[in-house]
Amino acid sequence: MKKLAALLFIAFTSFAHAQEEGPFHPMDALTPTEIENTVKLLAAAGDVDKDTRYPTMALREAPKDVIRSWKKGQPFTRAAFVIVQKKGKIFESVVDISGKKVLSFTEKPGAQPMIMDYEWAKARDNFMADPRFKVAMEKRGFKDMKQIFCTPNSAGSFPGDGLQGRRILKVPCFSGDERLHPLLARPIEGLMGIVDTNSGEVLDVLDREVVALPPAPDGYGKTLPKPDKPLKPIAMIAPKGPNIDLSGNLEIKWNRWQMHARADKRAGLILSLVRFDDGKKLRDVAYQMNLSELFVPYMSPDPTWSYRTFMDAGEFGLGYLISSLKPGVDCPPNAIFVDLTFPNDIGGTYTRPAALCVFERASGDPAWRHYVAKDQSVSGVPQVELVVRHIPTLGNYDYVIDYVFSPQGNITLRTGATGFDAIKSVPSKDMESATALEDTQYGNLIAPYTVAINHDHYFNFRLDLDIDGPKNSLVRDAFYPGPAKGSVTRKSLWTLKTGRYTAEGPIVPDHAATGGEIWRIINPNEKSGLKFNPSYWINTNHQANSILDPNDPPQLRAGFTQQTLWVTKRRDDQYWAAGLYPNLSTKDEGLPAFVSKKESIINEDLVLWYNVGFRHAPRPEDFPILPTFWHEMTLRPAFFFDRDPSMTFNPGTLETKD
Ligand SMILES: [Cu+2]
Repeated sequence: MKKLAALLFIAFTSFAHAQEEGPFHPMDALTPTEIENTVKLLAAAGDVDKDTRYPTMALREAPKDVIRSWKKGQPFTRAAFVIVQKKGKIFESVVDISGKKVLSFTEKPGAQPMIMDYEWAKARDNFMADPRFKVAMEKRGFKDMKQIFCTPNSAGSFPGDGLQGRRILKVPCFSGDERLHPLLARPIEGLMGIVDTNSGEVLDVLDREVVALPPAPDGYGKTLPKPDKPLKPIAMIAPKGPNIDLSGNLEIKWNRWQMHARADKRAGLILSLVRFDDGKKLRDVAYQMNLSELFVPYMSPDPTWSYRTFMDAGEFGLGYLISSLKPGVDCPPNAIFVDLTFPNDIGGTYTRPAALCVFERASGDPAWRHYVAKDQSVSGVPQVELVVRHIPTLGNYDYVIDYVFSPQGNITLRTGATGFDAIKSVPSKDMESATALEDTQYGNLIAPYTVAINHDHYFNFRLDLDIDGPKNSLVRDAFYPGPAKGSVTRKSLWTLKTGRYTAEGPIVPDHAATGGEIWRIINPNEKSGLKFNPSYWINTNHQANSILDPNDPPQLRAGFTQQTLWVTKRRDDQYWAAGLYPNLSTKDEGLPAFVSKKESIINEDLVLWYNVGFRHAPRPEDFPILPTFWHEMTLRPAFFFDRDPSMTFNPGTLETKD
């Protein structure tokens, strides 16, 4: 029996990437100094004052062709895209940081930018100071108001409710002490404040039914049950250090892959210039990949619930609410942790420590293997892959967002939902309670007196894929059953038919292709060694389309959820699937508008937009904390290489001795 001697000497230290300010690369996030200079330039032009707020302050990317041809060491220019809130008006501005001038400053009447810190606090404080709040709490038996926790939500948009055009947050409250149980585990039902954050006015207080609070749940915080007898440690380790090369702010190289990563207040993380070295040349796979929107609509008709139709990226920001990662829990001990810096609302920055982790994962699976019975030999290599991870926490949910790169040339986009379900206090103790049927019409009882409302999650990934260069087409391989022509023994066989899409739009499934469809993005201008046009499969694992009425108000705002895959020609100003301003929007100004001209997509620079999604009908097993619920899609090379690039993959092995 061999022993892994190396294990004896391993100390569980985590690695941190020390950053200097930069910028080192034209795709780097705006640095604190650049943000400061942007505000100074706007102030010098008389466009902003000390009371101005900045719901968006982000890198304005240089043109794609400029960035693609940029080489390390060459100079580059920098610019900022800024959304400004000044005296109740909204402006968009482009600031040339390198040239030290404001290029544009344009009012956008009616635009509703992302929710800002001060608005959130104002909505909470004004509601809690309202006399109607006190009355409602006393009615529910609360004497100590410090025990109450109110947390404003984005409001959605519902034509005819009299709130159109106002800047609204809706405020539910909870009874809670976070040291005892999840902060949002004991909702105070039947109560909601509606606050206009521009005027500060509490426009309305819905004070409806009084429902007893569920008991503090067991199994969290101080009430954590005694753990089982511990297992002997199981861990992922890199005893000789990582194989990952991190440089600048932030370039990542691992095995044959390389890419650039930057923090973004709205998207969380943006990966750019994703390339694979095939041993002969560095090959383009993706110019850019990021989450563009995250839509979570709940399915309750209750007036204090029905508005809950959240656009987490465009309303709050996945970077804005990114969390610090805990070594050994969120990422393995061999991970490299990177602090991320984001712009705040007041023209400065904040840094979230260890908000990104990058690590190699030995999956425990064979990358490939074969057993030869004749001599009983096994040949093969173990699979190791690179994971780039961050975890935004949007109120109750934590979303683990992974980009996984394999030596086979695959890129898997994974979303792991954890945290806890949004719950509603109900009178039912269990499913034999008299009220159970009514209480569970729109959700499931997941604990006594606790219903988790049904809902969807749609993660829209913007995939600016460049397969061996920007000019690509989109094709479909469809499987059709047919007669076995020429065979005397078979009755039927399936065959593959390949067709090309011609125009922008949502990709609508073809139900005639009874064997299914595979989409591929293909470069018609290049040839592999076998004389194929190189392509990548879009492997559809977890897809979900909305099944709501397209004219339901939340659905009008989230038209991008009508189909899993969309394709557009790349345009510089099209980044967000639900549009630039999804907060309080009445219709989706993103994908449905982007494709409206149905322009040609044959041999063009294309962007694919893919919804990883799922319908969530919660279970008691989701309580008290939802065990990480993974969904994913994979981009897989097809006819891109002439053979498996992982045939030469050579992961190191731990030294062993007898
Ligand atoms: Cu869910």
